Formats: sequence, C-alpha cells, structure tokens
Amino acid sequence: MEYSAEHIEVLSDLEAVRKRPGMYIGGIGIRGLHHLLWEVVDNSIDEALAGFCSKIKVILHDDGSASVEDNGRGIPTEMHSLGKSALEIVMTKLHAGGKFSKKAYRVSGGLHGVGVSVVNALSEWMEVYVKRDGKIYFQRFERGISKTSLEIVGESGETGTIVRFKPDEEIFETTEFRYDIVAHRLKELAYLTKGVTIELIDERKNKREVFHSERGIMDYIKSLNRGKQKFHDPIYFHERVDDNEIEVAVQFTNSDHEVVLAYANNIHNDEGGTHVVGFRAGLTRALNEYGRKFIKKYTPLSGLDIREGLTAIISVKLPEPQFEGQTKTKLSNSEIRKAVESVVYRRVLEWLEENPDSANRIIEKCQTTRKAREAAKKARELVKRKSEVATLPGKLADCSSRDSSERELFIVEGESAGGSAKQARDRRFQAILPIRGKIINVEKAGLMKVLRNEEVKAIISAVGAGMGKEFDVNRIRYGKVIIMTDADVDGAHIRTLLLTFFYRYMKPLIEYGHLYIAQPPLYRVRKGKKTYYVYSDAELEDLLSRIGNAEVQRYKGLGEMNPEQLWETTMNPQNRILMKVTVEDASMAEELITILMGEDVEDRRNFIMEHSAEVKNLDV
Ligand code: 0RA
Repeated sequence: MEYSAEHIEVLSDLEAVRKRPGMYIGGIGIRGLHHLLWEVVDNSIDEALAGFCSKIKVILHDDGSASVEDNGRGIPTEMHSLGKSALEIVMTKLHAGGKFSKKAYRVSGGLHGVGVSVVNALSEWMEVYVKRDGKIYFQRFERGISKTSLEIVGESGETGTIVRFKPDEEIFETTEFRYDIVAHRLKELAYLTKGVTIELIDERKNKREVFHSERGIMDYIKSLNRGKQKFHDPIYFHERVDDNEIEVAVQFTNSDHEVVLAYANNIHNDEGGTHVVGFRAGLTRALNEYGRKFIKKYTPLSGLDIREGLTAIISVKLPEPQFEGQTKTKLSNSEIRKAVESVVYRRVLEWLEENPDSANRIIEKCQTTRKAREAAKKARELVKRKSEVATLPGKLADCSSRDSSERELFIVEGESAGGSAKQARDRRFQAILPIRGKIINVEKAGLMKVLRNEEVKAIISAVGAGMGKEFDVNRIRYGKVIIMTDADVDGAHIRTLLLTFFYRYMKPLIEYGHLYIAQPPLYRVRKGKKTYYVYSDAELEDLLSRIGNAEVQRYKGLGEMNPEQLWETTMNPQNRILMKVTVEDASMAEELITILMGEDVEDRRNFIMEHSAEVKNLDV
C-alpha cells in the first residue's frame, strides 16, 4: 500500500476514535453500542428525507453483526483524489459525510453527528455493498482500515446501499444489540419519516416487525393516546419557517398527566428545549385568545393549567441544532422558540375557531384545572400573607377611587414630567408613578438591570398583581396602565424597555387590553386666537395646508408643557389619544430589545441602521 499524507491522516483519525470512543459516541456501554446502529440508520433516513429512499431493512444477525439496507441512490463510488473512491473517503475520513451531501444540512444525524467512519473505526469489520450505475460494488474494512479495494462484484438494475458491521469486542463492554431498543427507535423513526417502510429482522430470535406510517406524527399521537378518552381529533400542522420545519400534533385527553415528546432533526429531546417552551407559550396564548374572544367573563389560563391530559408531539428540523443539558438532548437554539410559538399560536387559534365545540370542551377542562390550582395556592397564601404587609412605592401618587376598572396608572419618565403630571391629573381616578428617565445603555445588561430593580419593584407593587408565573390579572389595581414618555428618541427607548418588561413579566396585562401608551402632542400650532395640538408630522402638514402660515412650536418633552396643557392634550379622557398595546406591539419591542441587548455588535449596528425609523416610533 502506498504511503501518503492522506494515509497518515486516516490512521491518526482512527487512532483518535479508538482511543476515546466516548468522545464520539457518548460511551462504550449499551447506549454507545446502539449509537453505532443509529448512525448507520440515520444515513438511510437522510436518503429517505431527501426523497430517494422508501425502504430500509435492519437485520440483527446471528454472528453479532447488524446490517442496514436501503433502496436509495447508493453511496457515490466515483474516484476521488489519490485513487480513492468517494465511498472509501466517507468510510474512513472523520466528518467526510457532509461533503457529499448536496443538502444544506443533515436532517437526521446521530446525537453527535459523527458520521459512519466512526462506526467503521469501532467495528471489528464492516462491509459495504452499493448498487449503482447497473453495478454492485463491494468493499471490506477491519477496525476502520480497508482490507479490499472497491470492487465490482456483480450487476443490478437497482440502486441502494447495504452497510453491515460487527461492533468491536475490544472496545465495547457489551456487543449484544437489544431487540426492544432497536424496535422502539425504528418505530419512532417511521413516525417521524412518514411514508418510509422500516423492516426489522432479528435472526437471533426469529423475530420480525415492519414499521410504516402514512400520516407521521398524526399516527404517532393516536397510538400514544390509545385507550384514553379524547376530547377531540388531534390538531395537526406542518409549516416551514425560514430554514426551519415545524410539525406539531396536539390532543387533549382525560388523562391526569402530560405527554410531550419533542424532536429536533429526529433526535428525541428528553430534556425538552426551546421548541417546547415556544410550543407551550403559543398554545396557552391561543387558548386565551379564543377564550377572551368567545367566552363571557373569561379568566385567563396559565401554562400550568393546560398540562393535565395534554399529549403533544413537536418535531422541528433546523440547520444547526445545538444541544445542552445533562444528556446533551436539550435543544437550545433560541430562534426556534419564537418560530414555534407563532406557528402554534396561529394554527391552534385557527383550529379552535373552526371547532368551537372542541374548543369549549378543552377550555372548560383547563378552567377546572385552574380553579383547583388556584384554590390550593390561595390556601398557601393565606398562611403567608399574614406575615407580609403590602407596601406601595413611596414615589406613587395614588388615586382615591376604589373601582379598579376606572383607576388609571400613569408611568411617567423623569422627575419633572412626573411633577407636572401630578399637578395635572384628576386625583380621583388617576395615579402617577414617576420613574427615572434616560435609561440608555442597554448593552449587555439584562432588562431587569436596565430598568433597575427599584423601578421594577415600584411598578410591580403599584400594579399589585404579582409578576411572571404568579401574575394574576384579576388582582390588578388599575384598569388602565398608561406609559407616558417624551416624544423623542430617549422617550421611545424607555417605552420600548417598559413594553418589553410588561411583555415578559406581565403578559396578561397586555392580552387583556390593560396596557396603553399615552400620545403627547408633537406640536402646538397657533393661528390668531386658536391653538391646535398636533400629534404627527403628517397631521401638521395637513393642518398647515388648510390654515396657512401659523406659529409652530415643537414639544420635545412632557416637561415643556405646563400642567394645564398636559392635562388637556395627553391626560384628559375627553381629548387625549391613547394607544392600546397589542401583544404584537410588545413582542416587536421585545425583539428590538433582544437585539439591542444582544452580544452581537454587528447585528445590533445593522439592526439599528435598518430600523432607525421604528426605533424612534415604535408605537405607530
Ligand atoms: C451522498 C450523495 C448521494 C447519496 C448518498 C450520500 C447516500 C449515502 C448513504 C448512506 C447509506 N445510504 C445512503 N444512500 C445514499 C447521492 C449521489 C448521487 O447519486 O447524486
């Protein structure tokens, strides 16, 4: 055999894998052993996902080897550099697989996505048959080293690949494949790859099973819920968002527990991850939106209320999955959370509106869970409350009305504007909470840090309904919470921060329409004895074209108005313009903040350049 640089590289790769197998397949126990098989099966699954393979046959042989046969295109066999075939490179070079894949990403792929050369290195022997171009090719390897060259051993009109390997007893603690483990995974893969037929044959035990699903995870959820009482037919959808695919099946049952199975690129995410977080948020939001729209006196549900009896399968495909956690099976890609949340929200809401009977049954069931949960919580709180005295923030100028639906809380930026607002307000129903203005440097500091603990605490205790998971929209002390900031860039900035805070920590306040933005005028226009207050540039242009030359004063801040003007233009319910904040507004603000606070300076700069108009006028 010739002695080349490439030869040396293959040998050192082999050595590396055999020295530290755990680094590549997670261990040398039963899990690592099966990992070899998953790696080989995943290659065939990839071929199926690419649309070229409909049948996969897995055989657990008498001699302790396993083989995987597919009817795909066959591993490419053409010659490459230095007299090596593509096949040989795939089989012997670490991470060579991706080079031959024309797809942007490998959808399936073992936990470590290590490639079949690792399996080869950890096998006593491996034999590969490829049917392609009318021929049958064959090559044999031992402990990763080729023992024959790629030979033509026959003819065939078909295409496909057979990879057969015997795990090396020198490496593994156990080399006996377990039928139950293999069957379970192949069944799962058949559900996740609809249309493909996967046959499992165990020659050692004369056992055989065939797995096939035409409707994918829709069939999967049916089998999971067999024997349970179902509230409705499964909700199912499959969408592509940018480079991601999102496929979801959901069904509520009378069971008292929850089954949520999550997959990223066909890898089961035992510890969940960002796709599961997005799923829960979207589902909760959809149910609440439906309830708010169609059910009288609706009380919002929290994520906790919709768990009992929930069965769901979430399967996402994404270009570069990242995993973390104890067993490295928790998906951590942040972009997928939003994508899943918005698809789930939209599609589930659509389904609820089309299936009102089912929708009402589901919500009723969840409301029962909520009531039980709240009763338990109240009981706990009664004990706790006695030791706590609710204190309102010192800066708050509260109002006197006891009817929370008519009470209004103005959150005002800056001491001087706060002072004007206190003089201007109707103290019967309007409360003022001044907060520190000019909070600009959001770089890298967290939201809470930026808003400073004191400001956050003051807002939370003034609103009076807790925050986060504990937030209870029924306990809010004001029917309207109104953000009142200057009509300039800094004002827009603090407004964005506040919106993000409410979106993250008091979302129901927005969902139930209690959050508003005050619109102070941009200009005062005087013509003769008449005074006009103008709220936008377009309006100014319009007005001037009607009344002709006039005296125009631009308001830069709330502080420039005297209390009477502030009352007339911005606070008096008769004249003022309030913008009700929608979840979409707030989520846009959050996106903005995420980027503004993000690590990526380049991203941030680009974003600000592109969106400078929105940054200034987020609420219009
Ligand atoms: C890369 C390119 C092509 C096929 C495959 C990989 C392939 C790999 C495996 C591994 C097991 N079964 C497989 N089936 C296909 C396609 C090359 C072409 O024909 O254009």
